[in-house]
Amino acid sequence: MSDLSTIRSEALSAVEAAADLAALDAARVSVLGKKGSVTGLMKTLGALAPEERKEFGARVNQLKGEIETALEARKGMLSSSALAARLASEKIDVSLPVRPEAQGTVHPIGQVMDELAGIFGDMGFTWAEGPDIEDDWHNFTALNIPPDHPARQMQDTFYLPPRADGTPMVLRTHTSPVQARTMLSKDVQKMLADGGSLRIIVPGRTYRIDSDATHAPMFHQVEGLVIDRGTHMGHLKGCLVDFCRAFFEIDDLPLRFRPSYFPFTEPSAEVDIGCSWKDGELRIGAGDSWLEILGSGMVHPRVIANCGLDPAIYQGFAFGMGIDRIAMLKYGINDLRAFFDADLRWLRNYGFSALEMPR
Ligand code: 2U9
Repeated sequence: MSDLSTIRSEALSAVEAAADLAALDAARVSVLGKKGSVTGLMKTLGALAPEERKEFGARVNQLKGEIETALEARKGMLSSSALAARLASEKIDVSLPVRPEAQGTVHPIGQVMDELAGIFGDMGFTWAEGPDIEDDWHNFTALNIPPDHPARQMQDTFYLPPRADGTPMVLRTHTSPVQARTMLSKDVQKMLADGGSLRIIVPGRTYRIDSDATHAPMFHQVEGLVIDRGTHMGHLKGCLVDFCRAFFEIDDLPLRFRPSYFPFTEPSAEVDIGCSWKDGELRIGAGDSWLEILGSGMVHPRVIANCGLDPAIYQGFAFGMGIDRIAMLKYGINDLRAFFDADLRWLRNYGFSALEMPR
């Protein structure tokens, strides 16, 4: 009897005295563990007479329950004070700025693509995309590039194994097949028949067998296409003058349209912007030199017909330029190869803040 009340008061005092969760567990083991005091009492039950065992067993069980309740209560208290202590010592200041070394930068090509989307978006153009791996028809034939054209020859084009049905495949040499696919789509044909007009820009990767300081086998182009009724060279000129002045952020940037030739446009024009050279440094703007910036022209009637439209009803203009090239010119980057080296030091220098709004 006295054993029971001594064990009870010692066990409850050990629970109360436990200062942390580890001490509490030690108290639990000393009472309820294999060699614990209450476990010891349980072991004595077998030697008692049945009547006595029933009565004493009930009291030991009650004591065990009481101690378990006390253990649970103390555990709850110690856990919440441990949490409160952690919360007090491990404060996080969410208003602190992020560590500068964790900040990435936007690659100049991504930055220029965003700027293109902004400028042409203001003029009502939407952004279109298509596959990098193209069939010969969409990359060449639809665009009035005949089989014997130099652009088709092995030294310019990456040829891929043909499809199972024999269709010759290439890595697209320009983004023009995306315009062809867009014009051929049922939705666009219906939109045009309903009196609408098509205005798209197509930025993306293009591939040619070429590699030096100003050419890479993979480069980025943006092409634009407008298809409408009554489209003429005046529309082409106005659009490209506005674009160049907005992109280079020079309101009176001089432009020169020079006659040229592309198989997919007739007439065709290359566009130069005014510039000057001082101490070997290029300055874009009024000056005594010209710098070629893009190619353009009225979409060839044969291309319009190849893309499922009647050239007697629809005319259009198109243009194309190298994104890498205009990024190099605008941001004074000299070597094209550095664009694709993924050198973090280069990116930190030439990259843009992700939070910088394009234009
Ligand atoms: C369709 C009809 C016409 C796209 C055009 C150019 C002129 C052009 C080059 C400039 C430098 C590409 O990066 S570059 O090598 N492009 O000069 N591209 S007109 O004409 C099209 C395209 C698609 C259906």
